[in-house]
Amino acid sequence: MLYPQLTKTRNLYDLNGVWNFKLGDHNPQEKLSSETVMVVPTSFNDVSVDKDIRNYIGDFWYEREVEIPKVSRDEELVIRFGSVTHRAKVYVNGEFLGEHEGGFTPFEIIVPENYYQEQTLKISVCANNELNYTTLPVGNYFEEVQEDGSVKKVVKENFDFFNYAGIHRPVKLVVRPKTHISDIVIVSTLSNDLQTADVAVTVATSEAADEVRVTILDEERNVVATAENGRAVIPNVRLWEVLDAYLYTAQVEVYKGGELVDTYSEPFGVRSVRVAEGQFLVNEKPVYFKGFGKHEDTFINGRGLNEAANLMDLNLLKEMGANSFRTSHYPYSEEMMRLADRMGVLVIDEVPAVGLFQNFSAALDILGDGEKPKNTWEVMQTKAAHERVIDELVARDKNHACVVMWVVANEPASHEDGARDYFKPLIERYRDNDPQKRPVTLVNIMNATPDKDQVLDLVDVVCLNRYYGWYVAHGDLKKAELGLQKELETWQNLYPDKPILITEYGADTLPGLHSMWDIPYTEEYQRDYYEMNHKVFDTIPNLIGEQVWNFADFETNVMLIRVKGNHKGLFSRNREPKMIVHDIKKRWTEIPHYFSKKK
Ligand code: GCB
Repeated sequence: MLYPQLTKTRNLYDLNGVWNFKLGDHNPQEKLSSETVMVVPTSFNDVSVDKDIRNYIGDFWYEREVEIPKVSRDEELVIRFGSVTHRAKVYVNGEFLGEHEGGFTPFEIIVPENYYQEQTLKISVCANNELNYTTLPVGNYFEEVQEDGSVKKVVKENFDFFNYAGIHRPVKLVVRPKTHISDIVIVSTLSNDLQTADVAVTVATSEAADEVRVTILDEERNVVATAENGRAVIPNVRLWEVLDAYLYTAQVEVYKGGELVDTYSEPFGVRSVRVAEGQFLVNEKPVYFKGFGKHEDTFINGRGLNEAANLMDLNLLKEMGANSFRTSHYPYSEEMMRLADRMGVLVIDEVPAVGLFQNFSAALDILGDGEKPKNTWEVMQTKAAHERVIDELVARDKNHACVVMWVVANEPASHEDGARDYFKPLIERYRDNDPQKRPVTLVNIMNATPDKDQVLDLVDVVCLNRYYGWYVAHGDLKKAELGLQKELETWQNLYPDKPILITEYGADTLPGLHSMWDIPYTEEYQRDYYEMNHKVFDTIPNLIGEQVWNFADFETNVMLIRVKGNHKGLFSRNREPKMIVHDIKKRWTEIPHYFSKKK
């Protein structure tokens, strides 16, 4: 789906700001009171300053009125949502117009023509944040009868981040031609000497047009190529390189009866990506991933778009000598993807497939209550949701140069019977959908050890989340080192042709807490923990990178093992560095972005 853009043929109006707001029921044929308001975009949870509202599960409503802009006879009016978490029904002047399931991808609602002559539009959005065993992410849903007899909906997250909800990303009103560009697909193929790019630009239109013209512009807006039959050749191409981005623009024009009816400019970078012989190649050079698992998580905004935080995070990432992040554990905003494109940051793009482990706390016996886990694949009914999130993510992000790999799931029970049947078609679906045929991976949980995992032979890169010295051998780094070394060597031997990427490793650390001994939660322990991990990583030839968990501390549900959130960040939640930042910056600055241990 195209990002909303102002062009000669399209108008864009911002619907962000203050909306009327209500938890619970509302009849959209009536007017929502303005007694309670909410800002868009943001999570409603933290700004409400009320514990019950913060933890509320169920329907909640947003409503506002806007004056209708001029829409001529050959144009249409569209309401475009960047994301509503986790689902939304949209009404205009009381009439139901459409809905969207899934909290992290954009959707559009076309306003019917009979409204265009009216003075105002009343837009009502019924959002809902319930999660269960059919949704992604996966939540444990139940209902509790209260003392007064009322029923309270509860979701216990099957994942380790706060279930923030709301209209999380911008809302726009778009006036566009009825005959418009509905999609652009860009695939570049490089010549062997990497000097020339053959760029295939496929354009879809909503209705038949007479002619589609595609012009390729460089960053100075000079014309560098014109497409013939959907193909343009860029000679002396400037490649999109890691932290040295270069973006061309495909300027698409659609004509009907000799008249320009729609135009749209899609930025794109030219680079190649492939996996071969245990290496991850960008522009045919092996890359070493240095970076982070992240979250969209800031004070006040929760999971709502915070563009200043996004830019600061990528500046901090660069400052640390890093070059990459994973969109753990859901698709990030389109604004973040565009920023990563522009800054040359590598992105591993993940769908919200987290929690696909029926009872992971029981399996790890974190709670120590000996509860027996059930077979995940017998109880989960997430197939339809999973197909949808893959389709929507690839449709949204396919043209981004920054996206170099897709993730099918984070830490599913890939060691339980049924996992292979569940994942095989989903991995194939990514490959079929992706016009650029990027590598696909699954992020493996530590329970799914090399002898038990049933899926990783199907993916391109072995991605591992490993917590030796934290969840395993807690506080005993000697024992942790032996365990980690042994396991990584086993993976290396099992898949000698596959690259291995550490997608998570980390230790909760409270800044300012110190000890002369190896005591978990202190800044010294975090330092020693990373030192031990890096020592082991450097001995594994196929290990192509390390992404620490996490970039910054982040909010979670209340749990025995969480002290007001997860504190594995290298930065605090407000982006202040912990002591470890200096060590890791030193290490990463010394490792080139293009680097391989294999010669
Ligand atoms: C993991 C999860 C991540 C958690 C992290 C932790 O393996 O992928 O979502 O936050 O561990 O800190 O426990």
